[in-house]
Amino acid sequence: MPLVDPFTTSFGTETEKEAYIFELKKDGISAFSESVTSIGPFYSYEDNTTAFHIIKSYLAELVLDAPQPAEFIARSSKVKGHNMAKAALEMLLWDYHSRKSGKPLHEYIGKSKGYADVGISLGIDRKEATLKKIQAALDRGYKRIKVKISKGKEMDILTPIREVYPDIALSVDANTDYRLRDLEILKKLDRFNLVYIEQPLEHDDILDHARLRKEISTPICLDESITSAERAEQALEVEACEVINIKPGRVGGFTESLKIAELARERKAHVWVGGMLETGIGRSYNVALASLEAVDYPGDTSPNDKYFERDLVRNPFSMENGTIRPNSGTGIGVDIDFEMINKVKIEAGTF
Ligand code: OSB
Ligand code: MG
Repeated sequence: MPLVDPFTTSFGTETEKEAYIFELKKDGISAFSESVTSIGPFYSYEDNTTAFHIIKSYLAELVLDAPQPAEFIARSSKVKGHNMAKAALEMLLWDYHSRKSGKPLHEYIGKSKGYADVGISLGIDRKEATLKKIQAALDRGYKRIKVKISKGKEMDILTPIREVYPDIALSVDANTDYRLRDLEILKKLDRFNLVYIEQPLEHDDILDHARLRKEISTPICLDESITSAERAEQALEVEACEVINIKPGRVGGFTESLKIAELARERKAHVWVGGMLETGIGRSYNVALASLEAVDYPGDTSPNDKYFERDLVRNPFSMENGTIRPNSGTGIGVDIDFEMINKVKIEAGTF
């Protein structure tokens, strides 16, 4: 599916979404999920091809009897890593079992606020275009603006934004573009009064982030580095971050996401729910999770029309005063647009 707007980060530009969509049919219930992997392994080592290989060869057979998510996690633990592949099926089971219980997912998983606070994630673009997008986002009520930065471009990106908008809640996402040796540049970001800087250093690093945190006043948010609740605990323990971006795909699903949200609450850290340019199917999971009381910062859970002209669902999210209500139907509550799926489908198969 073509993206409404190309999305540029420090690791590249995405112009389209190619997603694996899963449907689990059993006992008259149909559940849906999505793998958050991309075409290439540039956000993490997983991509669509690796995820599909792992699912086809090792994981699909573990969900055919629709076990509880915890049982699936136990069964799949022999596969090392490949969290996004695992999450696609683990979340499918959360949808399945919440549908079976007759509850919407956001109520099934814990204490829901009934809405999610929403921020926007803007890719790297020309200065004029970025300022225009920020104004449009503020007009639509977004509660936080996040801009992507890359090494060497950070000042040119942030200076004009802060000139025009000295007080807005602003954050940056470096997607691993810096190293500790770039400390002098990172220190300069302190003057912009950012809510946080997301993932400045390597994708699998904790220790250097802890070192960096002592040198800068901008709070650090970890995204790529947090691949499990255990990792989150270690990061908080050594004070590598005070904010965590929870992406259920990156941590292997909802079970681990819920643990991280609870952990952050105990440790007085902050959490929010990130995004991976998901279709309406993956998005509905993110919005359900972001509605939890334990999630205290606005997430990257924009309404569907930021990404696609026509999505895979007939009930896209709409935003009011910077908040989105999770779907009220059972499970993820999506009304699948099968006509659209057929239109954009590359191939389909059955396990
Ligand atoms: O780092 O949060 C990220 C998109 C693709 C890969 C990584 C990231 C992102 C985003 C977009 O920031 C969030 C969204 O609007 O879905
Ligand atoms: Mg990020």
